Amino acid sequence: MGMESKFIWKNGELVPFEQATIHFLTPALHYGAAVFEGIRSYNTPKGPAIFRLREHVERLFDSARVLGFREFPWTVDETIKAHKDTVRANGFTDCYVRPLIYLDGGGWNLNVDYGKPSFMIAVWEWNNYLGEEALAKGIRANISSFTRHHPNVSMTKAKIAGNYVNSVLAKTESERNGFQEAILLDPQGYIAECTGENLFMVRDGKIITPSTAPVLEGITRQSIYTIAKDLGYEVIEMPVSRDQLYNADEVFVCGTAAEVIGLSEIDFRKIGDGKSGKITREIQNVYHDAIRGKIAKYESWCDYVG
Ligand code: PPE
Repeated sequence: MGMESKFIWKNGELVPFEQATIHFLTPALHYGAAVFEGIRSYNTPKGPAIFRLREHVERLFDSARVLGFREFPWTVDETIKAHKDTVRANGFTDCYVRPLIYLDGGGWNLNVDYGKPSFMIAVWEWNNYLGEEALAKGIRANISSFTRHHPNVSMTKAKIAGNYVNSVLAKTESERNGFQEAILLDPQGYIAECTGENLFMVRDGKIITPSTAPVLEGITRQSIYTIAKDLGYEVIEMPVSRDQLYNADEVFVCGTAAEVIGLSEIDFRKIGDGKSGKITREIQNVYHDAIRGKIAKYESWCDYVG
């Protein structure tokens, strides 16, 4: 299973996979001046559907605005169609969808106004983002030695490519130390998020999550919020400290790529009974059914590829 596909959408047309290349002197490559999304398509009883596609495309456009792009030649609706066209052309049902708007040539300066935005969308079959055993056993995480961005250093509401150097540093360190994921603290020392997931904890039957002030407003986080409330749980947004995680009954992380994964251990401290917790599994199961269009009340989250 690689990242290959037949076609990549490039500036308005589907081109063969091999032709989706960029030149060495593309400003985005040098400065990380690009914005992206992570989206998934799932097979449902009515055929492939992209999960919460409009929300992802809107966040992509918001990210582009945050980075400073002012001229953008595609509308939200055209971009939604482009994503569906790319999934359909490649014949995938379950796949990951990666759009990227990047600062392309046209000038050479640390100013987005001197270049022009280019846009590509790729799809590939990507399962088990956090490893094959993650779902059943949960994963081991550490508190990173790296701090999440200060919101006025590198704005965290936007999925700006350059922001992810912070995630790359944290994840590399974490895996080299034998963990599977890193938890980053915000500049005040409270729990922010993981390298590619938001985080929740469970304490005394209540579900708690840090506010989105210093982190990405995760679409999976939003879905979990709704699912948890519908299941009758109280969901509380509040600052969470490192030691509160150690003493939680359950901790889980969530994101488009990772979906919902329990943490079995943090910094060598077992969480709960050291497995994926009961409420985590309950939410995980509902989420898995929702993304596959099996729950009527969440069907509006599935955007059928057609
Ligand atoms: N925080 C970060 C930093 C993040 O990158 C993601 C998504 C989330 C939270 C969860 O957001 P959402 O997908 O809307 O629920 N991370 C994407 C990229 C991962 C990667 O390795 O690249 C993803 O999950 O697709």
